[in-house]
Amino acid sequence: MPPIKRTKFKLAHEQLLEMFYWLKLIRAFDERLSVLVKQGKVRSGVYTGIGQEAIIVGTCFALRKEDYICPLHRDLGAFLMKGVTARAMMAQMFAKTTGLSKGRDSALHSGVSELGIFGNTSMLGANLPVAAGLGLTFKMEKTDNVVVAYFGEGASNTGDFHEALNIAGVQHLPILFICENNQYAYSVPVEKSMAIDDVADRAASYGFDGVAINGNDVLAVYQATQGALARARGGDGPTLIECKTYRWHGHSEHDKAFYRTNEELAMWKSRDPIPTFTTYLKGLNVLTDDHEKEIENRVKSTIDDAMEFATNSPDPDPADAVTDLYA
Ligand SMILES: Cc1ncc(C[n+]2csc(CCOP(=O)(O)OP(=O)(O)O)c2C)c(N)n1
Repeated sequence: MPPIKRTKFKLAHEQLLEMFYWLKLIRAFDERLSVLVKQGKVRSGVYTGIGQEAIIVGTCFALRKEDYICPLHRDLGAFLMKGVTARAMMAQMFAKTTGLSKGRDSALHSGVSELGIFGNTSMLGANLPVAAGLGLTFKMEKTDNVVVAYFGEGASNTGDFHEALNIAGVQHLPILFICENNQYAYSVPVEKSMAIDDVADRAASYGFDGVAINGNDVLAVYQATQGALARARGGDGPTLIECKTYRWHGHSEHDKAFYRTNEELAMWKSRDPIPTFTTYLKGLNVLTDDHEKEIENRVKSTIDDAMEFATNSPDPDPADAVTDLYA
């Protein structure tokens, strides 16, 4: 067998192609949801992360099964990368019995403990103290598992964010705080909600490192994640990684985003993480045109299959609304 070729990031060519596949799948999944919600098939708000995929791929690609993630409303791709099937994810969006919560929630709050996914709450920033609790558990259990907690720059202005960073710093908890800074919290531009340029600077107040990186560069995200994971696993505590990015669609699919200019959107689209990575892979001769086509076909059939599965799955029985409850 020929030796496996590795890049400077110690990724084999097969792994780079896998990253490419995930970028394409997550983009296509969100794009399909954007159409399906307009057709009335999705029984949930849809908050796409189109344009932000490199953050999810670069972080989740570096994780182990035992690590936990605390994803946001925009992070459906993280569920897929942590092991939720495209079928279950689509059924979740269609509120079918085959979805993660069997049609019981608005699709965005499910967790899957066996896969290390903590379900999000609606209150922004509230997932961060929970992430700190998970990190404390890992520390007390003396495992080297890590928690990856995602949040928007808007959420970094909540009290929960600061409390979580404080306890994580004091206790040297194994947490990666991943800020998806997409420049807007709903309609509020970042400069109207923060008096500093970088969310990353906030980590210093709590005694650990924060770094601001290009969130549209999947390898930059992966590399920063690898470093932070190694520190967390080695007992050196948390890191805040601020990934600068942009969301192409509105806050949700019902938001036309009139608060921003077409020029601004066009500028960020020119920094699309997928073509950038495609060019890189083609330059390395890791990806050929045929390969690209094959991956695109695979992505399309995965999503078509998921859609068919979700469409044909049964609706929940109203009587089931009161089962599986905690008293
Ligand atoms: C504590 C709290 N305040 C306000 C809201 C309403 N809300 C939902 S999403 C959102 C914008 C969030 O912006 P950001 O944290 O930057 O994440 P993004 O949606 O941009 O990914 C707001 C204000 C909420 N859910 N929770």
